[in-house]
Amino acid sequence: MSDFLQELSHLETKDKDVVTLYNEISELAMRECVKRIAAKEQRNAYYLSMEFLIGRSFYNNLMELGVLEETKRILAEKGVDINVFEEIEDAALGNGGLGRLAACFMDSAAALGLPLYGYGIRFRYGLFRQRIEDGFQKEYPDNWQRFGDPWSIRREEEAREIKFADYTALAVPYDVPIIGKRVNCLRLYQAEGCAEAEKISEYLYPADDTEEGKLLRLRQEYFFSAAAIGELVDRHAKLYGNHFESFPKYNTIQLNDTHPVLAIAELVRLLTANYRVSVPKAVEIAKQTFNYTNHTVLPEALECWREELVRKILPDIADILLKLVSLQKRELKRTALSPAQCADLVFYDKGVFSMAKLAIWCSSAINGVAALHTEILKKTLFATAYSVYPEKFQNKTNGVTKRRWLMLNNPELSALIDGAIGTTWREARADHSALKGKVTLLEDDFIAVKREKRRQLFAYIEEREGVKIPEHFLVYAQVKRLHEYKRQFMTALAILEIYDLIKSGAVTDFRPSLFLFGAKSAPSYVRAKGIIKFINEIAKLINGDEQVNKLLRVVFVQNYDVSYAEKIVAGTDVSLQVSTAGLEASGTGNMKFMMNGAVTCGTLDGANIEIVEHAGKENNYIFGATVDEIARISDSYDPNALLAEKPLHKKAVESLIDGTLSDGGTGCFAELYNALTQGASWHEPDNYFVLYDLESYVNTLLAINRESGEQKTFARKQLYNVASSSFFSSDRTIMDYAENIWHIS
Ligand code: 26V
Repeated sequence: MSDFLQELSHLETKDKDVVTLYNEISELAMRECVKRIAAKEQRNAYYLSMEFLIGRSFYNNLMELGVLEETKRILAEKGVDINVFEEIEDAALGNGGLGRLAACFMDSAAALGLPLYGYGIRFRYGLFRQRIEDGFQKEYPDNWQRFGDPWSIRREEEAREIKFADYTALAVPYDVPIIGKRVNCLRLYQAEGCAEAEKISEYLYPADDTEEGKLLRLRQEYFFSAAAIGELVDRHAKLYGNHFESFPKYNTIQLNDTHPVLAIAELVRLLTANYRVSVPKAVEIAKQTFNYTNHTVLPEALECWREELVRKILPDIADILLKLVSLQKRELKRTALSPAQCADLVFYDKGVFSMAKLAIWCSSAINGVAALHTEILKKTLFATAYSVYPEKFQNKTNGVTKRRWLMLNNPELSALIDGAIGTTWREARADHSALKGKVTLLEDDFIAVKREKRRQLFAYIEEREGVKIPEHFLVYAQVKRLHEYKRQFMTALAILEIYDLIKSGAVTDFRPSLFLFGAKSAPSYVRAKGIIKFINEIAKLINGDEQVNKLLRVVFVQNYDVSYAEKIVAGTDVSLQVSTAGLEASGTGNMKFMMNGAVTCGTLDGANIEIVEHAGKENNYIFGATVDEIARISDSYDPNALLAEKPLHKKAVESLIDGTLSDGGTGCFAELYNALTQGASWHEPDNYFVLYDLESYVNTLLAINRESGEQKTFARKQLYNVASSSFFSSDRTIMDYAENIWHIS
């Protein structure tokens, strides 16, 4: 028995509240973790990311330590149900996919025994807590530390000074052990010093973009990038003296999107200012050290910084950036590129620095996050760069950790897999595709598992939202950040049409179904908030209709987060992944659903394409325009002509303005209506092709509903998805990064 279990069995639990117990047990477990933290290797990989969306650590860490079951038993003997700790909320230090991916990657690297170290910010407040009030999203601060933070260690002695023009902030590291075959660390810096300094790590920006509080955002980006680079440079100097040409031999750095790209300038600044390295040499070193992952093709999300803004708080960095621009221009002059091509590559134009272009120029490897996305980067967004440096471009299709997203959240399905193919699939990198051969034998068992996970999900929804869903309902779910390109709006219109079809008797034999939504909108994203209200009004209409609510229900859960996701992906039958083709870089929710045996109802976008390649088109439901089709039709697309032709669409869309549904007098529904029919100053009508794909979407949802009636056939499709999901394990993704970008073992 490990020390932990021994101490746990002696722990006094009587009269202690949940928070106290949580902290005491976590601290005991933490002692084990700290003992196991590995020393750094000679060559290490570093993952710089503004966001790490870890979710709840308690159960995950006990599982990783191999003591979860024993802990459950010991606590039960003391009369404590281990589930009480679900009351403790999780740390939401990320907005969505990008931050959760970073957490999955840390988990996989530890499981594989690879030296990968994460660097980010220890935000005082994570992503806002969302409540739905009268159908509207309301935001409240997420003070996650109010329960304590037993899973990190403050390393005050390793604090570093980060200098801005107006003040100096202290970056104090908090190390979060990441447990696996190897115990790595995620290092999150907290900003301390004067009151202004403390603001740097106060809030995670709830927009994925850069529109809000630009100056503070810039400070945040420089703050953690500079702290990480400072540490690596000092360590190198200590171990190898002033021989920085060997820096890339020992350090490889992954830039998670453009947020940490100032790390490049900081490395050049330190090497030139403190170690007498020339600018060209420093750039050579940077080029061999850095790698860049792009996570979106949406132009409005690609970060640019005005020189004036950079100069205001980081004058030295502004100077370095301009020196880099001159060097880049000189370098380009020596090539045979046309002036237009050169202009397209230079990372400075009209007083603005492009972080993506700087990253492309100064990285060894550039990657997209799904096959289609990487092709789009090569063909359109970064076409010039690809023509010049084709060798830099790689694809790394995203993945999710099967430990959190299958073993931990779905022990019932995991046990089914164990029974069918043994337990070796649980090991890192191991594959569970042997399950494919057993699918027919396991139909009934799988149906029972799904029923149980649905029951657990509905019980949780009842507790959290106060709505009761009958147990036999089929579950369609769309859970993800709220963005127009993800088209929750299209799902809402499809539901309205299905409601109409049921009510008019045009559709009969409809299998009772729940449409489940979970999504946070950036607080300033007015239209996205209008869509949330629209969904909630539809829910009110349908759930309150006694004639239809035995067949159709709609629920929008509040405060969708990692812990909610763990339950939703396990209890869902149909995963809705319906972005406009070409716009969802990858998606990772789609993979979690697949792993838990939901069929995908989706467009040929992001990783959906690879999901159906692996699990078969016949086991999933693909509809809608492809990237090529959208490109072909977009110039001539006329949503109003479509509305005139399709009375069902017209009726659904007009519910926004004909009094069927109320926006509480805010005008947000008329704004949504106009977005589809008239466009706005910044876009054409229906720029996400909602109406273009709506008919095929409704038909596909209905086809799924019909086919799900053939319970065993449908269960086979679902289970085939589980059996085909090994490719989407982040263990596979991380091995690929390790072998082909980082060169670590
Ligand atoms: C930001 C913005 C801001 C302006 C409005 C449009 C827009 C669209 C997307 C974003 C997100 C930027 C970065 C991001 O989170 N990307 C997500 O990364 C995931 C992990 O690779 C990937 O699975 C998602 O498809 C991708 O959206």
